[in-house]
Amino acid sequence: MAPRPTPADKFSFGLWTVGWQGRDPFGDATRPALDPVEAVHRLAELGAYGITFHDDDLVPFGADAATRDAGIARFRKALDETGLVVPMVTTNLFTHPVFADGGFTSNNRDVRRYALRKVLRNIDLAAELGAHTYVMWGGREGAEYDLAKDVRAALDRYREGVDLLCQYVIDRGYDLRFAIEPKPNEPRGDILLPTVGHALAFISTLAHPDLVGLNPEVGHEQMAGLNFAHGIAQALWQGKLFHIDLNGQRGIKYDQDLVFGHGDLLNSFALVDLLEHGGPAGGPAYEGPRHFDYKPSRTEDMTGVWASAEANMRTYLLLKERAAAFRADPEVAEALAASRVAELSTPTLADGEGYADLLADRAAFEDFDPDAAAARGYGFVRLNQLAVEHLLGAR
Ligand code: GLT
Ligand code: MN
Ligand code: MN
Repeated sequence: MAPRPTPADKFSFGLWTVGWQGRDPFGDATRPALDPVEAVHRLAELGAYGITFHDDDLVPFGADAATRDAGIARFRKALDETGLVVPMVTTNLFTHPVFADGGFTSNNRDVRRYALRKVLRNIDLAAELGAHTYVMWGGREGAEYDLAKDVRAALDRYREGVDLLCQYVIDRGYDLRFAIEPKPNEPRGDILLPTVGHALAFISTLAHPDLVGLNPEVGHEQMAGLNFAHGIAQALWQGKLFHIDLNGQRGIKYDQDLVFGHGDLLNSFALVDLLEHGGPAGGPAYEGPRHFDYKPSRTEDMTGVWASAEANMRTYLLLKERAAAFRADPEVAEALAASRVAELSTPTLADGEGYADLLADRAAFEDFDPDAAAARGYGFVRLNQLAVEHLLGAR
């Protein structure tokens, strides 16, 4: 029996997730359109606490002011009725053909100016609805042809855009931070800021680096063959885990957006353990929304859509429960000690020690026996097997 999700679990969903109609490059929609108001009610019933959206998920692209106001008003009413919050908002700079070569980094300067205006308008709405995170997924910021994109100029323009948006938020006094979402490819052949590492390096060049962090997505790092839990650990280490997109991906292929845990389950276990128990006192290392960015497979009807939404939350809670059992198991504690996991937290140099002291320490080199140190195994496989057994409910 999985525990039932409650708003205290901070589960949130994008409108575009449960609202995905199953249209892909090879086939038409397999499901009807979903009214955002219905999405709010259904997600609240399932125990979610938040809902997120792109400007165009809520109000169709190009709608007139009256239609826009009416769409926002009925969405707000649904939020008030259910208590659901809007922790994050983002902009669609990828669907309309005008963004074929990107938004902030299009070769066409007019498109770049238009993209910034589209974001500025939506930032006002985000602030109005009480969002604290503004995600920037630059899916169209990239290229297929190396000679068609001056990558250094594109990064200049990317930075120019993000700097402008930060200044806007500062001047307006909004309590809003930006989170860049990396992805290696798809829809572009190669996307700029393709991984957590690239995005972190980019952020360090900004005018207001403190206002900009990351929204890493499980599948996006895994599409690049990277270890998601490691990427999240570095984002946390750098104080940059502003938001997270949870889902599932099976290896290096197209972006699958499966239900959380339906990809690399063992890495998902390590991730939940990190988020929930990786804090300084063994508590949560991340306090923000647990945001699911998945696509209900196009084989599913609407019943399957809601079952898959629930599946994300159930899997998360089950992994959280399994991680707690893992942490409480005395044999795990013993295996962790045998593997010297905690020893890595001891600084390599003693307090106040410098290279002169290290050079003078015969035990560190002259009298050190590398063969004896090498002879003792680390016991990592035993530790991992304990994790697998907890995951399988065998302990
Ligand atoms: C798009 C993308 C997601 C992003 C969303 C935010 S839109 O569906 O595949 O990974 O998080 O723009
Ligand atoms: Mn994705
Ligand atoms: Mn995402």
